Amino acid sequence: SDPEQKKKLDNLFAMRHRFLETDTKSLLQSICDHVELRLGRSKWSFNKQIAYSATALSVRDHMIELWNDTNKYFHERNPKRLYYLSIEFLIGRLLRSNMLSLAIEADYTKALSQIGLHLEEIAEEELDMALGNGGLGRLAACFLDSMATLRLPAWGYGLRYQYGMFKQRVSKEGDQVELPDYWLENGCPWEIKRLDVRYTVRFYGHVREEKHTRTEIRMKKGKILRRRGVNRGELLPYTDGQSFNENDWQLLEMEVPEEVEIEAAPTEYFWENTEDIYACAFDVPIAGYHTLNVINLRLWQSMPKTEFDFNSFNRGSYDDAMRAKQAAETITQVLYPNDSFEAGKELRLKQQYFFVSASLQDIMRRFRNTGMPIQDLPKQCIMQCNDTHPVLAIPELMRILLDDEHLTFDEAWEITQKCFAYTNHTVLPEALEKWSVDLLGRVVPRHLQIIYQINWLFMESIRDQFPDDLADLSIIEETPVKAIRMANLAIVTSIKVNGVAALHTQLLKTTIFRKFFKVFPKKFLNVTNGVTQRRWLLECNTPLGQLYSSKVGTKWATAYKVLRQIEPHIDDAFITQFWDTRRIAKERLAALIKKETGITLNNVDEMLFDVQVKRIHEYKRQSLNILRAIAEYLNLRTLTPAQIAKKCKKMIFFAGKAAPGYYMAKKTIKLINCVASVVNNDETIGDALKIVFLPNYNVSSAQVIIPAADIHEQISTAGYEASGTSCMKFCMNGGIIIGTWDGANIEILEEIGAEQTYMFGLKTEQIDEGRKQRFANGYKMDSRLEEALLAIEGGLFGPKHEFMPFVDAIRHSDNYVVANDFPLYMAAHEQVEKDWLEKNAHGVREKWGRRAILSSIRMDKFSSDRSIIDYSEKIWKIKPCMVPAPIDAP
Ligand code: CRA
Repeated sequence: SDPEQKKKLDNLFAMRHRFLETDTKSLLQSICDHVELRLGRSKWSFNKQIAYSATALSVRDHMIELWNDTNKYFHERNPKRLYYLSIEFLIGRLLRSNMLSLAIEADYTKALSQIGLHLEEIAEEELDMALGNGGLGRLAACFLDSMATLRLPAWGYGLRYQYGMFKQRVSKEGDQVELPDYWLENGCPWEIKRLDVRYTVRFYGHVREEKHTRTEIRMKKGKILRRRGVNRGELLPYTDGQSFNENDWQLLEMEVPEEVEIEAAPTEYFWENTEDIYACAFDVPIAGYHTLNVINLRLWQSMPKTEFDFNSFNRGSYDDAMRAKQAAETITQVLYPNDSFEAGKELRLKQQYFFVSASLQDIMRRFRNTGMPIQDLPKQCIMQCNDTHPVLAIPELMRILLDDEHLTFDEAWEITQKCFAYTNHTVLPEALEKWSVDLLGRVVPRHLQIIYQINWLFMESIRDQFPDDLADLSIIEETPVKAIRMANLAIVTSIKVNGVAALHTQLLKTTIFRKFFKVFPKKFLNVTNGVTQRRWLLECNTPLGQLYSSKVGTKWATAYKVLRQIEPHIDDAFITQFWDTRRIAKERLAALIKKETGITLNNVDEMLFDVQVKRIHEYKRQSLNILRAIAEYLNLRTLTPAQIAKKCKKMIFFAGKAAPGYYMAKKTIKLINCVASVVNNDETIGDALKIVFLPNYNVSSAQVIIPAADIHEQISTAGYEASGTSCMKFCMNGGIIIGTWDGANIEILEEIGAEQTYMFGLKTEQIDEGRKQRFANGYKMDSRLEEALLAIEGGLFGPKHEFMPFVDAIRHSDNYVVANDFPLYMAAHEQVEKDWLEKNAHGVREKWGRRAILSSIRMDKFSSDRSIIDYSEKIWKIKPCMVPAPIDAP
């Protein structure tokens, strides 16, 4: 409030910030100091791994002060804060992205080269921070990047799994093999272990109720018998119908005293006999791009509260002594490797509660420090639940408000309803979380009580208006087992519920949450996903980024729209330059393929790179793609060498992980590998077709794969892919989409123009009818599909029994309408081939190049900056809180 004081403070900040002015000598000094002083190696001889760690630590030094200052600044300004709660953050590598954000990449490159090191090489030493499965976790990571860049007062909360997403290998037989991903092998230079931030998290036990009553004497109208005669004073209480002798007794109506029990204070609930562990904080600073704002991602790790049991230890039972310690550490040991699938395991429930309990204690501590009254909590913070995994935060906040803050249920509910928003990421029923009442009641008994009470209030509030829908709307499911529906709890409580693409939000309103939409029409809204162009263009495709910047400057890194100004520059010369950048990207991918699989790709310029990378899932239809690949191969085998020579050269590329327990997904991987080995070794078709399955798809390999794709496959069954986000990354890099009318594909087409896409297949509303037709009498399967299936059954790609489940699924149930879409898909690919072969008089793929560039420069809607602005304005109601620049800044 005192402007003078404010100014002084600002000056103080300003003095502590120095614009990042780096000179080679000081950078080298800093790297060598870290080698020697932090890592304990000799600066005269160290390997690449040490070079990486020392460089990362040195870069981190640039961030720590900004990060501290950002926190201090937020603390002083005390704006409303956003807490992004996500059980997954798929960060990937951080070295180059942090350097780019801090604008120090060139300086470090130069410094390192003076001691004979290449930044690109040492960056390869960083192990991916793979604390997520796929789209949902990567979305959270892109969102953090945008929040920091947009200078929002935001925090991320997550879990520090010791083992991230498993490493995938492929066996000789073509099967997926899972190996543990111990990403902390060499330590993680980015994180800061916070010995000072630690909370107790409780599990199990029981709830003891303490009723607070007192007895009061109250006067009340009553009937009394009074004895006539000598002892007139004797009184007896009278109850109706009781007989008495009127000669002896007289009936009087008068005020009589009565003892009543009244509630002196609300009933107290004590959660007791719990098993307690610690949550310890590890902070990962997240730098905004070219700003002084560095925000925080706080990851919790479980630790034992007591190191070990001394009694057992002294008895010599060392195993027993360590058991409790190990059980505590187990909670955050490993990420569940399921994408869009819930297994309902006790350990998973414990992970979720552990996560929200620690995060809420931290959030409440910060809030209490502001000195604001508890009723103001919603003015000061909003929590975004990334899917239902953090939704136990709702009863947890209620518990804090009731049991610690001693509010009444109504008061607590009033506050809680204003503090949460919920993003739904899927309509797949197998992904909707439900916890059996039995399990939840055991692990967090107090929370079960609270959920029941919330549900009772909710049911009462809608009973009259929606009498027929109560069973579907209830938070509690009665059959087959009594269970808590986490999505229902989230919708009832949240201020807003959003889907992640226009079609998906529409489906929420009309299908799975139709009844909720009737009750709360204003709660539902759409926020289409986005990805950060900093990582997914600037960082992963430097040549293309530089080409763009040479025409329109570098502003597009934070304002994607600027790239639209490139349109008038798209002439022959520009298109040729575009293809030059693409050759670099394709050669880089070819080198990776060679290294990992031994497969050689020749003349990558001419070869169409046709890419499908994502989790292996039936609804994503890698099946459709591999069946098409087989059909194309069978066709090639019928051609003469002269005819083959005229064909479009093509690589069909797959990468992705299958959940370890997902049988059909694993079969699909095996089929792809077996088909690849036959096709790639068939000399009669030469280079016309190569099929590649690259193992261990992750963020860092995506950064190599995506810039190299000419075509990318987004071919899910319509209505199943909530959004999809890789489609956005590919388009930004000039890949052309071949896709179905699903998820974000539809909006991408609207933005970049239909001419830039190959869309095919049944639409969402046609799927049911398609399924009917598929199994109606007289249905004839496409002959090419029939031949592909016969080839598999005939053992062309290995023992028939291996692939029968795959073939049977297509032939007999075809839940994902592969057969219906197959001919349309083939036709789309025929068009792709035709277009690929088309060149102008100078031998340049001019038309294709133009379409690719247009795809790329029109993607501004799909920048995560736009998504985050939408969230901030429509849901969070938060504003930027920009750490001021130093006053002596130029
Ligand atoms: N699996 C959806 O399936 C979506 C991402 C991010 C998913 C994708 O279509 O792009 O979320 N759903 O919104 C999910 O995880 C639990 O549901 C995904 O990544």
